[in-house]
Amino acid sequence: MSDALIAVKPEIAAKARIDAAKYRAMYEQAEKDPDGFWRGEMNRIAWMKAPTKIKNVDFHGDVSIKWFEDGVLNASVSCLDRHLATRGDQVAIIWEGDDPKSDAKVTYRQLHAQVCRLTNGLRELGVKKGDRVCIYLPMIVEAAVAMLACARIGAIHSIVFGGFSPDSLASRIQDSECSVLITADQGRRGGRTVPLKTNADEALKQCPSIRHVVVAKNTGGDVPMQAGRDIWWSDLCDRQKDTAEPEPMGAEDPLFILYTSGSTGKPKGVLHTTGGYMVWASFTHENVFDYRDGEIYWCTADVGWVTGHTYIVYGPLANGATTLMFEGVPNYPSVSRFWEVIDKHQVNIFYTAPTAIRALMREGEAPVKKTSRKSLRILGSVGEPINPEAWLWYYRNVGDERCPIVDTWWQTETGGILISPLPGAIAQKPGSATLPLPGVKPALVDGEGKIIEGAAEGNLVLLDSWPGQMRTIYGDHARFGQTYFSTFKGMYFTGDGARRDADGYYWITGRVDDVINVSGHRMGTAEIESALVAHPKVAEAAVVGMPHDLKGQGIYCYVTLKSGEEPTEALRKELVAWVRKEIGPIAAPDAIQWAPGLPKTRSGKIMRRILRKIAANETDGLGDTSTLADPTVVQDLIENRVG
Ligand code: 6R9
Repeated sequence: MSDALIAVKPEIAAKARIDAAKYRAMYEQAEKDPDGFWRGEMNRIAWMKAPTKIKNVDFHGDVSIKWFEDGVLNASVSCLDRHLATRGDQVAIIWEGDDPKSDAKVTYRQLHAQVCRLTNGLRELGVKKGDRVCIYLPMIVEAAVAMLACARIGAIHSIVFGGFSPDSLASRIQDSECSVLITADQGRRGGRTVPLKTNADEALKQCPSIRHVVVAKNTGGDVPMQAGRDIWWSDLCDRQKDTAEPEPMGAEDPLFILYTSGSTGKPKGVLHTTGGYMVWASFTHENVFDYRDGEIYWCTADVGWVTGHTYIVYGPLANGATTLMFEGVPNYPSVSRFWEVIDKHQVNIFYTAPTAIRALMREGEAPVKKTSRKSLRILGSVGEPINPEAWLWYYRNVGDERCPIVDTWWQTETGGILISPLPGAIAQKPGSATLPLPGVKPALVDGEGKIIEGAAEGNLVLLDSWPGQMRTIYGDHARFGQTYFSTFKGMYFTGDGARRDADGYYWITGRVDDVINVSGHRMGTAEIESALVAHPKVAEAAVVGMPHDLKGQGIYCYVTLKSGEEPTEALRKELVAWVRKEIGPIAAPDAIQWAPGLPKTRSGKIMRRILRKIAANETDGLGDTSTLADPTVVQDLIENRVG
């Protein structure tokens, strides 16, 4: 139904930086001569010493990924210093508060000065190149300042989303042994406060590596400060000079770590380095959003996720854009908020997530139609597959059929967008991420790793490297190889499944591993299971994703209690609260089913395929159940399905 092609509009093609022919030429050149192609693109960022070596990659053996390896640069210079002469007084960041009455504008010159002050402050606290600094901040300008100050020092930042619990924060700090934490008194979201400093204090009981805590005053809420450890941001920074030398960094020196969930074990510290990541951030931000000088660009993500890293901070600032940073939520104080902010700041490019679109779609057209949105030129989507219905609603109602939608497929691991329409070059199909960007070689493979050609469905892999690719898992290179390059030898496995149609367009079907995508947030089912079994009354738990109208996927938990424990409504509520506390509100279960037993193979492996089907209420086709140790448990689970 949705395979209908929405052609590139002539007025967009006419002005396009990249039209269809140019896209094909770029794609071909990047494939045939990657060194030449990326040598031509690398000067979009500022180098202290230009690289002479471009690509040096091996997906086999120990896996080694290097780009621009003999180049020297500092990411903060590309984002700040080099703009001062040409656009020092241009607004770099428009900050829009949770409260519609609060906003602020920060020019490139002001941002540069703030970053330099914090750079000097952190250096005074002993932070140096290679140290890890944890950032646990709300969506305030200080978050961007903190990232760029770390980059300026060459310290590796590790941002933890403000919605994560003290335990989740602690385990991330411990894994990379951060020495400094940058946080705020409190955050604000939808009229409520988020107790960041209190959470941090709780987390830090388990974090001996932290020597200093820098606290930004945001709400002015009363928070305890620990003498000798905690210092207010303003006390540290106000007395500093507003210039600071940027540390010369090798292209392959780390820029940041960002923890993300996988199918097994603890979250992985995805490590990105400096040169390749910055080139990719700039290249994709400019071309996918067709960013033009002077435009106002708004990505609604949180800086705690990779989208916030690449498309609120590094990409837009490298390109000298004006980037909007929003502290709030789509439905506060009303469900028109997004559209009102677009009118207020005359936003030209708007990039959000399908879960937000679906939630706003439920409210009908009136809250959208009462706003103008005439400034909009390009719309974007990211985080999960967008269903054609939501795509069309977004296209018709938000963009008035005037604005192309770029449905951008990528991952924390990929650093930036890999598959997406280019507004002036690639016709759209509602629900399809369409075609790969120049330099990206996707393929579909079957279960044995054999490449499938033509129109087909399979596992989505990438056959070659692109500059923004992650380089390793922090502190565990063996796990990097194991996780991404061992399922299909010599290929990067994305963990996603996809379909390719007769036009070569990709349709991402979702994760094929034990990762679920709740409102665009990645959760490992193993993490939720281990939180559940940590409860004293729980014997065993199995967690799967289930279809959910708004969130894309919901969290469905099968819980076996210890003998003698009663499955009560009170206990169900207690377990939901328990998981929220252990991991964070984003991991709160949507359904808990009491399971006297779990379907297991004779070797004791839980058959998740069956559990997924029951959760989705697709019990007609359970498939082969002959390997079950005890087939009767399945009947019980079907009869007592919740929801
Ligand atoms: C950027 C980001 C990555 C996973 C990815 C896939 C899903 C992201 C998508 C999409 C379909 C899109 N995903 N964008 N699925 N269409 N346009 O979201 O990173 O948090 O690491 O999640 O999200 O399943 O594998 P991350």
